[in-house]
Amino acid sequence: MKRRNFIKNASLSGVGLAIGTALTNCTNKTSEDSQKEKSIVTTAKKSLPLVIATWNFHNATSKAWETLQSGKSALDAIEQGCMVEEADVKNVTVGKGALPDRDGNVTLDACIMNSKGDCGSVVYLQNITHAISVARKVMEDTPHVMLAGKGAEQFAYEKGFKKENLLTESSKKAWEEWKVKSEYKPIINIENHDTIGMLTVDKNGDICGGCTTSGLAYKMAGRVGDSPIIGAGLFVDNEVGGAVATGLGEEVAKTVGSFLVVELMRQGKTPQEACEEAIKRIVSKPNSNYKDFQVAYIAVNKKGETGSYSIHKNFSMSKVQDGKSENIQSDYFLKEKE
Ligand code: SD4
Repeated sequence: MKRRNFIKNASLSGVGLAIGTALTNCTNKTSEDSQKEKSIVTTAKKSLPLVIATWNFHNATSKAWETLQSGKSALDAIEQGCMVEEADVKNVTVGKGALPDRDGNVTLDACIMNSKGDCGSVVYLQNITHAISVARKVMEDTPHVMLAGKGAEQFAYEKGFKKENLLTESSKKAWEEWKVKSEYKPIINIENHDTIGMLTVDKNGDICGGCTTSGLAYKMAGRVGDSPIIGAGLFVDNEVGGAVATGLGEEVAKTVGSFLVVELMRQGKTPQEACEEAIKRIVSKPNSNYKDFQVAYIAVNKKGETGSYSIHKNFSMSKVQDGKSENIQSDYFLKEKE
């Protein structure tokens, strides 16, 4: 296991603490390491606040953590954290630099929820990098939950967002190469899956969440995934917990996955058990071809207990708690079949 230590000077929240916060990033874990880590995670004191996100998005969770520590709200932390990936042109599944649909258009989906149960969402948004921020504006400044396409884009300009070309040269090149064969097959873990879904629990136990993506590379024009659909890609119920999905959105949408995870936690399941049950719901459908696609969930409850589970291996959850940043390899359904 490789460990890199990051020392960050963070001024700590309204409580007036000012300390250097050590952020530790763990990568390249073996499954034995992960198992050990898992049991540590399960038994450790669940101190708040905390931040979790899909995949190994250390920069994003660190940004969210710093935002919380600076005294800003959990919603600010979600927005700032997600914005890191939206601005990163190397992440080809989120924001600027994302891979386009089959016609060469980059179209973004995003949503956000606060602890009061309010939500905002944008679907099929073009030419704006920070879809998560537009989703927040939809939540805060309109009587609606969801804006789509041209209407969402127009609304963003009215709110001061700048028009940008989201298709970078390298994404354009990848699309042109793809067009030669135009074969569409979701690829497990690679290329098609790097959506960021993030959940925070603040020091009062209040939960917020966000999710932002360009969806599946080379998707059909007009395709919208699970990520901006409240209940599918993201769901937060401040009485219970929150969940976010990544992977093949059609499968998540068909089972209203994130809502399902939260409802399972309401019935008494831990976040880990709830994620596992929601994945089992997908793989146990008649004729499910789950060996050909990935779906993963992360979840948190009000106590700050977390869980993550996927169909295939190599999914991981980023987490910052007690100033410690880590990447936790997720358990997965197909492990039982190995
Ligand atoms: C979608 N769930 O549009 C998204 C894709 C994803 O990492 O999660 N990619 O189906």
